[in-house]
Formats: sequence, structure tokens, C-alpha cells
Amino acid sequence: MAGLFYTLLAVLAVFSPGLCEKTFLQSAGVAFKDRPHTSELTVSYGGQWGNWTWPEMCPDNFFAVGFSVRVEHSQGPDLDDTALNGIRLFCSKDDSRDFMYTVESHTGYYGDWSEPQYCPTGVLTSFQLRVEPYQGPSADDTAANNIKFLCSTDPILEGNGTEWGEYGDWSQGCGKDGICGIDTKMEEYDPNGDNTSLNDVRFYCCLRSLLFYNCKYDILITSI
Ligand SMILES: [Ca+2]
Ligand SMILES: [Ca+2]
Ligand SMILES: [Ca+2]
Repeated sequence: MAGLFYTLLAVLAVFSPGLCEKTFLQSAGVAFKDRPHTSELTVSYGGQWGNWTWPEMCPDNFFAVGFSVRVEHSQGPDLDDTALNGIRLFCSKDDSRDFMYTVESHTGYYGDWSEPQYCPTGVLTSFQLRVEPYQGPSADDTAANNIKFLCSTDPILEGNGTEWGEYGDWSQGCGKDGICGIDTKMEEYDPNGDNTSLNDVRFYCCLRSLLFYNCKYDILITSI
């Protein structure tokens, strides 16, 4: 029996690249809201309804490496649509990504969260929002519909949001720093109104250490 156990261990050791395979996720909430940031990323064309809510920051030395979106898909012509309801950042300390925190600020109540999408390596550094312009008093408004992020290693990630409206310009970038926090502008739910839920978002950039650990290659590398 012991022989079988050690054989299994040996097989696991060969086929599992160590702790990199396991991911622990924990919501950071507002616990790290006082983390200092170096800049703020905004766009000028966010939706007009609602108010800025509260910032949520990744813990020190953690940066957003991926995201998911909460989206209410089309409800049809007779029902009220809200489209994009939330954006959740996945924060990691290094490229191993075996322990991550999430932050999302205030989130709407409609739709399901998508599977997270990650930069292959590196961190999120800027964003672009898809916003539906005002449809008028008798037509169904949705405000923000989708989001794209640029990774420090170049790929662009796009959420699986809805398709009303158009993308506006890219936000500013974090430069050598990385996105480390989020604050959403949300329209509060009105049972008798034309609801839009998430209208706008701003992200915070934090100073990035020059060295971080790459689990895959078991080395310390400089940030990209
Ligand atoms: Ca509708
Ligand atoms: Ca309307
Ligand atoms: Ca609506």
C-alpha cells in the first residue's frame, strides 16, 4: 500500500507543475482601500446616470492580471435592459497566480458573472468602455455595455458584454505601473424606472516592483 502511495506521489510530481496549478480566490472588499496609487484611469464618455460609489484596491504588491464581467443579456423589446452590471478584477502578486484577490466596487444585481479572462503574463494597464448613448425618455437605456483591457504584454482582452452603443477612446495607461483598484459609477435600482445599472468606471494604477517571481520558470524576472 505504501508503495502505491509513493508511486502516486511520484506520478503527481511528474504531472503537476507544483502549486501553480491551484488557485485560491478571496474577495478583498474595501480592506485595502487606503493603498496609495500613482494615477487614475478614466474615460470621458461614461453614462450620465448614478453616482460614484467606493474604491476597492488589491492588497499591497498585488495587481490586476484578469477580469470578469457581470452582464444582463438582452431582455427583449418589452422588458427593461441594464446590460453591463459589474466588473471584477483578479489581483495577483506575481505570474504564478496561485493566490488571487478580487475587487469589484459596487455591482448591479442583474446577469451572471463571466469566466475570468487573464493576460498571458503581465498586468492590466488601460481600458476602453462600450457605452450606449442616451436613447430618450420613452426608449430603453443601458449605459455601459462592455469593456476591453490592454495587458502590459500587449494582448487586448474583451469582456462578453452586450452590443448596444460603441467603444470610445482608450483611457490613459498606467505606464510601467499596473491597475490595482476600481471604483464604479452606478445608477441605483428604481422599480418603476428605466434602469441602466453600471454607467462608468475608473481604475487606479499602483507602483510596480521591478522584480517578480515567475512560477512557470522558477525564476525572478523584471517586470515587462
Ligand atoms: Ca429592452
Ligand atoms: Ca430611456
Ligand atoms: Ca434600461
